[in-house]
Order: sequence, then structure tokens, then C-alpha cells
Amino acid sequence: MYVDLTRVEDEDFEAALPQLEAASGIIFDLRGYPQVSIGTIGHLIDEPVKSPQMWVPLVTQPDQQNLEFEFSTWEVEPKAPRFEGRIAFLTDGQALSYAETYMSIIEHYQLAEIVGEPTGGTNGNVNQFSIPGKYTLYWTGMKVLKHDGSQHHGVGIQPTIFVSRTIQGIAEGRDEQIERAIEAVKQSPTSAVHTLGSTTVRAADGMTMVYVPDGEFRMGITGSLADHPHAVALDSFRIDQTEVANNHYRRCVEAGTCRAPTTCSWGEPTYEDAARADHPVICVTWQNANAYCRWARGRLPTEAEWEYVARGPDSAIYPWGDEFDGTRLNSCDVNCPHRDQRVTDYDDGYALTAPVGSYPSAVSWCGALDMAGNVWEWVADWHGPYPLTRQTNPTGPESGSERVVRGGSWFDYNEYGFLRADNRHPYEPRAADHLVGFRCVVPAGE
Ligand SMILES: [Ca+2]
Ligand SMILES: [Ca+2]
Repeated sequence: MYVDLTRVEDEDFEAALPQLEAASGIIFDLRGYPQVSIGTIGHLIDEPVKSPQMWVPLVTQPDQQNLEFEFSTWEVEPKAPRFEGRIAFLTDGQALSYAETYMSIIEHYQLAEIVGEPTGGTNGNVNQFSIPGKYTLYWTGMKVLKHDGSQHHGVGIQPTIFVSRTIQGIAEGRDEQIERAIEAVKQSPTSAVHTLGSTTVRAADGMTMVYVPDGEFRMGITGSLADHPHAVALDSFRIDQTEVANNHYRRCVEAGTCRAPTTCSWGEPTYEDAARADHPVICVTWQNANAYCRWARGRLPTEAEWEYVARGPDSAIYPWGDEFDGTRLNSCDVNCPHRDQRVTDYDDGYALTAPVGSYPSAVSWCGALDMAGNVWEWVADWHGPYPLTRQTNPTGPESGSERVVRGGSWFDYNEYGFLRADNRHPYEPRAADHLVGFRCVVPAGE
């Protein structure tokens, strides 16, 4: 079923509810400004959702002196009937302002496939002044960030499936974006398997994901003040079996969503090296990693999820147990170019990065590989001291200046505990470094 949200109003929408409920696939066209209310999202959700926070400046004095902000956010409650079909939104640069608030909820909560091109990146209400001479000055009064605190302005909502219309298509009377959206809603969902040890392959990039059942563990480092141990309970999810490799990442670059990692802030990239297509992608910023996982219909793991995958319900120190074993991971071994840290006691086979999944004996309790060494991995959280009390699905501090990388790399040795599964390292999110890669998490239910 096709619904043009730029023309349909709430009344028409409500009249079509029986058909929408029964539809096996729905395409919502939001290539423009919506005429429907934000409440229409209620049919796509089971839990209440929120728009990103809007910062409304309170200007009381000239030159932005003593400028304060008032925060506002829109909430949407679930509404019956719940649409059960596969859903795609069409969007492009004609989606501005309120259209982008609407789409930001779709994007953040991953409520649908987003087909087309990025939205305008102009959210924030328009204000105007009339000045003598019949001139009107327009300015954006409100600051809008994305849900994760990153910039919206000039970035917009990114499609999960990037499709541009072409002159040839228009000449032939075709709409390539609708054609691709029809394909997307026709795809049958992969049936999810919910047992420890089960795997699924992700359509977007071919990545194998392992299922992680819900449970509880002790997160943190025994004896540490800032990183002190505390109980953490987590819901089930699925996580990439290995670090994301260059050949996975290439699919996102070719889709037009990801930056090709051809430059580094430190070290040399491997992305262009065909011989290292199965090595972890490196020289990616936190933002690059986050964009990739979004494109793959997932997200970066939270710090707690990452640590749970590495340590398990028994909170082991390494994925394989409590004793370090230099042959089970790629670290700064006898081959390592880093002379000061090279450990000559063992040979792991690699001087720099190793192909992902090279150490099957280091498999963690739920089937994940590369959790120790090879490359550090970005996680979603800002860095900050751990809370003192038991947490459920923690997402870390609300804000911060550094994100966190986990697991250590080919460049590290174990003396400072860098390769331990409980170790955490604060890191500048804009760094694109040859020691850092990532993996993604997707909800268990999809
Ligand atoms: Ca090595
Ligand atoms: Ca790793």
C-alpha cells in the first residue's frame, strides 16, 4: 500500500486504517512536508517514543548575552491498530523542519526502512523579522540535535537504502525510489532464532551475527574506583560475530552512506588493499562507525553489551577464561613493529591486523570472535565513571567529550591490562585511527 504523507491528512489516514492494518507492506512517501500529525507514528510502535530534544533560545539581551535555552520534545504514544506489515519511508531533501522531526523518530527507533536521499538537514523553526524597505530576515531560532547528541543541521536523516532519481528515470516516467521501496517492503523478514549459539546473516553486508540471550553479569574492574564492579542486567540482542571487515564496509560505501576510510588521523588505512579485504576496517571515527551500524539496521553496542559479550554471565577476564594466552589473539607479539611493547614470548602470526575471526579458540561464551585484540572497538557510550548501583540496559553518561573503545589491538601488550575484557579506554570520537574498528548490534526480534 502507498500513502503520500505530503498530501494525505489525518482524516484520510484514519479512514484508511483498516487497509493499513491489513497491508503486508506500506510505503509512506515523505518527500516533502507532512500533512499528518506526529501521532500517526503511534501505529508503528509498541512503546512510547520521543523526538530529539529541541533547544529553544530565550533571547533577553543583545549579542547573545546570558542566553538560555528552554528544552522541548514531542512524545508519541502507541496507537491501535498496530501496523504489522513491512514499512518503508521515502524521503529526500524536500523533507524539511517538521518532516525531519517525524523522520528522526523513524530513524532513531529504526521503525522502517528509509529509502531515498538524506533530508534537508534544516530542522529548527524558522523565525522572521520585517525590516524597513520590505525586507524580511529569516533565521533558524531553534537548535536541534539528533537523539544521540550528534549534529542534525546540514546532515539530516540518512536513508538506510540510498537511491537517487535519475534524469533517465524521470524521462521514462519512472520513480526509482518508489521502485526500490517496493522491493524493500516485499522482502520477507528473516525468521529470528532465539537460542544461545544460533546465528543469522545480515542482508545489508553479509555479516554473521550471534544471538546473545538476556542475563546478568558483573561489569567493571575489581579494585578500580572509577570502573568499579556493579551488577548489570541486559535484554537479549544479536551482535556481529567478528569485527566489521573492509569487505563489509565497502557495501555501505557503495550504497553512498559511508565514508571510504582512505585517510587516517594516525597510521595507514587498509581499505584499498585487496589483499586485506577480510581484515577489520580501520581509520573510522565514532561517527563513521555509528553511521555504518545504522545503515546495517543496527547500532553500536553499548559498553555493557560489549563487555557482556566478551565476559559472559561468569564475568571472565578474557573471552576464553581468566588467564592471558598470547596465542589466542592478535596482540603485540614477536612480529609486532612496536619495539618497546613487543612481547617475544609468543607468536600470534600477525605483525599488523589479522583477518577477522582468525582465532577460533578465543570464541566467547555466546560465539563472538575478536573480542580480545586485533583492533580496538568503538562502543556507543560516552566515557564516565560507572554508576554504583545495579543497572538494567545501561547506556552510559548522557553526554561527555570522549567515547569508549574496548578490547585492545595488535599494537598492545597485556602489561597495562589493555587486552582484558573489562578494560576501557576513553577515546576522542573524531579520531580515525589504525588501531580502532568496531562491530554492531541489532535487536534480537528482527
Ligand atoms: Ca600480532
Ligand atoms: Ca577486537
